[in-house]
Amino acid sequence: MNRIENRAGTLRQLLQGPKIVRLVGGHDGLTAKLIHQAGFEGVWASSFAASASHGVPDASILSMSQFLDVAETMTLAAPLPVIADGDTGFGDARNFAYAVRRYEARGIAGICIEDKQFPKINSFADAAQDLLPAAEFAGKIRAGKQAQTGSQFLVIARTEALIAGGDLDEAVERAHLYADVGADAILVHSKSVHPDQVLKFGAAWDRDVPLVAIPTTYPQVTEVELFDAGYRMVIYANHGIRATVRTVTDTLTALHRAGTAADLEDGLASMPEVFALQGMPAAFKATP
Ligand code: SPV
Ligand code: MG
Repeated sequence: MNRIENRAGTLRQLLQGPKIVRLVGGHDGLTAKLIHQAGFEGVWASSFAASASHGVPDASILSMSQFLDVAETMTLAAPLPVIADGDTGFGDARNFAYAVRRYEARGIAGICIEDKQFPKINSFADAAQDLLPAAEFAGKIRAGKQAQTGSQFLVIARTEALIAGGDLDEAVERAHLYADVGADAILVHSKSVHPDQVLKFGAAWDRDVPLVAIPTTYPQVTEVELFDAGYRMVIYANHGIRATVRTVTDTLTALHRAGTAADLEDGLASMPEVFALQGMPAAFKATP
């Protein structure tokens, strides 16, 4: 069994386990290592975080190859399954089938795509969130599943019905269709400030396909509440990049103001800490 099968297989097993599987959004090798070091079970290769780290909007700006490189970098950096955020699948069913082959071949555990139209914009942007007809999106999911060469790679279908202003019935109806064509999990995205929407979806869900939640706007929900409502994966999608922006901003502002780095040391990671994350000691030992 190769490395690809191992990572995706591990994730599949965890999804059958007694606790919710926890992923955190990362945008590079270092964040993947930090996510691993903190004890999480997987990495979400977030389109929002990857776009932000490139200094561009999360609006279908980066190419499939750029996102793939980021996801692969994270896969190589940390021994965790990486679920790639594939936005709208980089085109139609044929484009998505091609993406699945590329991602699977590069060791990524799975890919998640959302039922919006290309070019998409981040779900929390104050902009139109136009959905793709459900049958067309189901065709993409079917094509993706047919394209994978191993048995373990995961294709996750994300419905944006609630983000686009639809009701629970529409979200469930879309999810049924996606489960019927072979989606390995259903991600139900919501921008409600209360968890009720996703909890109600969980109560209405009657299929043996695991549910995934991204509690960004309803952070008060607990992992136990989500699990009890039928969710088997939770993705803390943007906490790494938001922490990065806040911490780097505060540090650089203080440095700019002080005109000396003397008072910053306590708030900074030490060089040995960064060396350890990079694997520097091992690299030194390997040098003859
Ligand atoms: C991402 O992390 O890129 C996501 C989640 O897709 S969200 O930003 O909440 O849309
Ligand atoms: Mg995204």
